[in-house]
Amino acid sequence: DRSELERQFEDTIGRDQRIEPRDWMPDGYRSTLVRQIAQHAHSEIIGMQPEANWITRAPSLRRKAILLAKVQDEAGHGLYLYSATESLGADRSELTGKLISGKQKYSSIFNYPTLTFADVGVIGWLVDGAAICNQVPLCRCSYGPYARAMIRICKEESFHQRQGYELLMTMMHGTQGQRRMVQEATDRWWWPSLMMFGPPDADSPNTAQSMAWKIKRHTNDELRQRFVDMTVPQAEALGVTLPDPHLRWNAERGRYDFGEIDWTEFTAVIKGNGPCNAQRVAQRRRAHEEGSWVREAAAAHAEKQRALRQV
Ligand code: FAQ
Repeated sequence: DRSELERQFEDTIGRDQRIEPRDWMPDGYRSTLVRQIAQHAHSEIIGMQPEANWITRAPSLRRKAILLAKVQDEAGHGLYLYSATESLGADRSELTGKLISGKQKYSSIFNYPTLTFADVGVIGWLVDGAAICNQVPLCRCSYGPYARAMIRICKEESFHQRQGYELLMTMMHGTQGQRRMVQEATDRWWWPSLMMFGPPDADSPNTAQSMAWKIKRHTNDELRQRFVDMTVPQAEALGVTLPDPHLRWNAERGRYDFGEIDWTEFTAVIKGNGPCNAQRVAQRRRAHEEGSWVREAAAAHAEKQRALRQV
């Protein structure tokens, strides 16, 4: 009966074991996972756009090949994650429908423009850096398919982060103009990167339950602090200044203190009013519509194969 199923579920979570697709789970656990994983998948797919903006203008064949490969990796992550939602009974075309009609969220970070080639480096360094910080603990998520998908995704994200850092290091050893570009891109991306971790714990409606279910393993503020602590020494090694006058080492806490995040900006962006929201969703919708002939052809082919097998 139901109470026995609930007890088994709680036991599995309590013992740090994994919930698998065919196991019984509370409706709220299932819907929380579908919500988070779908948003994550949408982020990977929409996240292809800001960097794709520079593929045709990459400054060398080497940089172009690297960027192409990275953007393709993001597509792979998206597909992986949509598959994880399907293991929970979600329908992928329905999720895509919710994305292109603005009903489901994707990460705030991808609503900012990429103005110079230094943005490609800074996205790798800060955006992928923040993504890794948030996603490594998800490798221990209680839901098996999501946790396993995260292992491969994190390995690729680490590679992305390194390529961004290497690109910036190269630019910082270049001309005065290149150094200025890196600093200017860092100034624009720093605060939005901190917002990726979500609202402060006191205003995060989902954290408590997601932690109890071991979907999330740390709170938004814990991960944000970890990211700041990890990134400050990297900025020093690069020779860029992080745009926060309140950023300083706190010996007592053994961590960096940092300034107040502009949460009104964050709220505006997740409500659809960031600098590029309309453009990002419109581009995704156009790509979906232009791909309809592929879906139709695939369905017709599958139907033909099915009919052939029946004779
Ligand atoms: N943007 O109660 P919480 C990548 C929403 S990395 C937009 O704290 P939760 C790699 C939240 O959904 C980016 N919305 O929520 C890459 C909720 O709204 P809802 C993707 C945000 O879920 C790099 C509401 O605010 N990574 O793509 C954001 O417990 C480079 C209340 O918030 C992931 O998705 C935000 N930043 O914690 C690709 C990681 N923050 O649904 C290409 C997995 C919060 O109630 C290029 N996700 N919201 O309407 C998570 O870890 C969690 O979902 C959090 C949010 C931490 C993002």
